[in-house]
Amino acid sequence: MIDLYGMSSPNVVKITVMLEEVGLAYRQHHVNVFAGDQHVSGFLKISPNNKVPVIVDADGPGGAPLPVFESGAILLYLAEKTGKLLPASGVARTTVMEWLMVQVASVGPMFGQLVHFLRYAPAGNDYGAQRYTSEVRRILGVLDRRLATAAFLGGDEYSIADVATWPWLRTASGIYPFLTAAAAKGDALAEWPAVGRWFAAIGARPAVARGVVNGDRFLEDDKSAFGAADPDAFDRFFNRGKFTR
Ligand SMILES: N[C@@H](CCC(=O)N[C@@H](CS)C(=O)NCC(=O)O)C(=O)O
Repeated sequence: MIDLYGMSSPNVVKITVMLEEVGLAYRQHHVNVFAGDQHVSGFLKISPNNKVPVIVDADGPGGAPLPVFESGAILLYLAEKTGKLLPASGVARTTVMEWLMVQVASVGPMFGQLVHFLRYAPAGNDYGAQRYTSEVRRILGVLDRRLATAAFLGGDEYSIADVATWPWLRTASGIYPFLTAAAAKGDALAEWPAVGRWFAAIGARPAVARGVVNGDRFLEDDKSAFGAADPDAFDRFFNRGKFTR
């Protein structure tokens, strides 16, 4: 049994999708990041970077429980545990790792910063919104060029590189003005057709649909956590104001 600690976020949907793809049983536990639950010592023992997602595999190596934090590391762990969605060796494995690293180093952080500057930054931060819009559009171009020549990010086969990247495209399509404007005209990803083809193909997978539904189960808890959060809670979450380090 896998225990998954999370909230409604693309980094967590990566893991619900992966667990559905590999067919491992799991339980979901909500972490209230607006109340600071990610900073308590018990949580830091399993997630030292004070973030979700984190899993605890009750049946880890040697039968001992194993916590795993960082979504990229969790995907690698689950792929190796089950022998699925990651080639065992060779160039195919290296290629999947390359595109997985593009997700954890570029897609996640840059897409995430753009969400922050669009939704949570105080007024007067046009520079941040513009910088991350430009960077996200650059990354979309990188993904589009790759997917114009390969069915999936890792090559011919669907892999953890796709599982890692797809949830961020899903979230972005509903938030970024340049994507919502295109969606209103019929196709959010019209400017990046290869990404659009790939996004639709992966979204049609039954395991992905189940993973999305389960990831969204965190939404109700998040809505009440968000509603109960005061300005201090947001400052703590964003490391700003009196929580600036
Ligand atoms: N690099 C991390 C990023 C995870 C992340 O940013 N998690 C956010 C929610 S999406 C979080 O837990 N934030 C709480 C905090 O930073 O205090 C991963 O991929 O797992």
